Amino acid sequence: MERTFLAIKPDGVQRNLVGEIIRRFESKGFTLVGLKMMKVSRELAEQHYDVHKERPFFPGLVEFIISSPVVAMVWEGEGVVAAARKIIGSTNPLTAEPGTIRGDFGINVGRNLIHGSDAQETAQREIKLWFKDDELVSWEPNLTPWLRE
Ligand code: ABT
Ligand code: MG
Repeated sequence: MERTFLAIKPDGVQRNLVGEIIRRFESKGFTLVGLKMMKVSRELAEQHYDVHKERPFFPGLVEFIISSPVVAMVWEGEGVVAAARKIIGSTNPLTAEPGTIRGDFGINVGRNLIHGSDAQETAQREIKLWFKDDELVSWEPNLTPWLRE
């Protein structure tokens, strides 16, 4: 089953949006299979944002991610990678659609509340980077027949 990596960033945690954000993925019908709150090490932040390491915003981005705790999660479901990106909204919260997490709660690209893997291969890489195998829980929700034919 498809899985994606999501992380509520320091601004989402500090602004008390953890419950609101998790609720959106739960209500949609996706399955939570991994969850932990953590202070991110500089090494992990740099590895996570490795694709951006030559960009001018990289140092500030790393400082932001390690500045305060994050909530790291793995969610499961058919099409969850692309669907989660839609629920999250576009990178700049100012122009993200209302109804998305960033569109509803943010105003600045450097404070965009939540990270979501941008493709299935990225998701696999990020899940491995952030979670040990035994931190992930495979389970079958009783609701499944009410969510899927
Ligand atoms: P992430 O889910 O954090 O990866 O964001 P998203 O995939 O929507 O956007 P990308 B392009 O991956 O941005 C990564 C982080 O870098 C910040 N950023 C990005 C800037 O601050 N300035 C920029 O010009 C760009 C392109 C936004 C993202 N994180 N934060 N916080
Ligand atoms: Mg990204």
